[in-house]
Amino acid sequence: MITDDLFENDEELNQIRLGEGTLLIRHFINEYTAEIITEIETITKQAPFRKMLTPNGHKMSVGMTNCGNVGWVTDLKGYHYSQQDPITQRHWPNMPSLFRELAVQAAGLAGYPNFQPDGCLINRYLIGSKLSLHQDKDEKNLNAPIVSFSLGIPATFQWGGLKRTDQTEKLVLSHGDVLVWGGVDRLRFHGVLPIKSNNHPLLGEQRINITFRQLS
Ligand code: MD3
Ligand code: FE
Repeated sequence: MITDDLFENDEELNQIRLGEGTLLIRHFINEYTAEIITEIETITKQAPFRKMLTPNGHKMSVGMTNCGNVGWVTDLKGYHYSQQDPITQRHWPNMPSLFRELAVQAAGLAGYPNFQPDGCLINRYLIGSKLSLHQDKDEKNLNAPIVSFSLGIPATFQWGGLKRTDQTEKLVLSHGDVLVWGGVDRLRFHGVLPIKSNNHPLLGEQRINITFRQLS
């Protein structure tokens, strides 16, 4: 059939270039779901999800933890990266090699062949949790992309411009989707709208987002 020729490569159908520096790869990690969930369970036994305080004193609705050499934290003093979990004063749990391998592979597909993630922020959204429009600019090396994995129930992601007031587009991120952001899109404002009631067969009423960052 002619359609077989046009859509020869199923992988290409799942790869959507959203901007010059941005690639969405739908379902990229689906087949690793069980292993990824097991790794998250191991990590959160050592470094549990917690709702951090913003510099303004607001408690975030998203539960956060980290793995890897450096982790993102926020408190009344501001946003920063730290090698220690502020709750346990211990090093963050190691980044699982499966996480690193999948993130590096996704970055390669998006055109970032030298990605070396050393930090991994894990966000847990329960029903109603949201992440207000923001830029990720606490990383020293803004040349490196950020890779994000979405798991569990879907979220509506907001994707803006380089100014807070620029118009935003909405995009639904579903279980297994991977987004890679870099280059000219690296400093775009973005956020997550309040999560709507839903249920995922393995994760229940939650969404987990994992972002891989290169700090060095
Ligand atoms: C666009 N997380 O952890 S991931 C964050 O779904 C964060 O939990 C969201 O924003 C979440 O900082 C979105 C996708 C993402 C990550 C980083 C970006 C999009 C980005 C950096 C620049 C532009
Ligand atoms: Fe962000």
